[in-house]
Amino acid sequence: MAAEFILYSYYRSSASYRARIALNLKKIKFEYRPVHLLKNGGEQNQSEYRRLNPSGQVPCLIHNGKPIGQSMSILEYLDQILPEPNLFPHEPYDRAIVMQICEIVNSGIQPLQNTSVLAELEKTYGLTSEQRKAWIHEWNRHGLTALEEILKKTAGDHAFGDTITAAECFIVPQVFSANRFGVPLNDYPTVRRVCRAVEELEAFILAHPSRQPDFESPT
Ligand SMILES: N[C@@H](CCC(=O)N[C@@H](CS)C(=O)NCC(=O)O)C(=O)O
Repeated sequence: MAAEFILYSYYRSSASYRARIALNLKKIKFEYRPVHLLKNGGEQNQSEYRRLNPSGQVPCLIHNGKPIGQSMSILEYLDQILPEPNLFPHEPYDRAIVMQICEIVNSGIQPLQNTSVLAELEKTYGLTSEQRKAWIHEWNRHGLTALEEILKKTAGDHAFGDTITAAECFIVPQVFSANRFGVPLNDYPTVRRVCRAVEELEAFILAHPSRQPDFESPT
């Protein structure tokens, strides 16, 4: 019998990492199905996977046989079906600010460093490896600068006040990516602090790329 929850994921995909953190925070057990984004022309492009997620991206969560693409939708859904611990505050303004934090990562940074976007810039516009690095650094700098300004006002023990919210589900994976791409983080002390505050928690440890069954050590 199929598992109640199945997550299609790639170990170092920051969007998959968000979903893994949220599932762990909610203590939801799930079956992990790896989708290799680089091998075989990208397994996310295979028709069987695209039937589940027409965007051809990970993550995709299957709940009782029903697929949900987009990490934001997945987090929202999990919060609806299992409200505790709450990822998005109920108070409308607070909720909007947590969403704003998430969206800075979700729409302002990650899409611009996504594998398929970088591949297109290289193939069609001749982006060199130096330009690729500068491009990634620039969009990280742009988004992280905004995040730092906001978190200076909203952070308590965590990014938004004193409890973990969806903000951590987005910020922690983005900082992991920024480190992977060698983005300097000195100018973002609050961003780094809120990441440090959760790094020893089981939900975050178990969601880390290095703990996934498809993990590959960097060569
Ligand atoms: N907004 C989407 C972004 C998903 C996304 O860009 N996933 C990346 C990995 S982090 C991916 O699957 N890239 C493969 C590709 O674009 O071909 C979400 O939050 O789920």
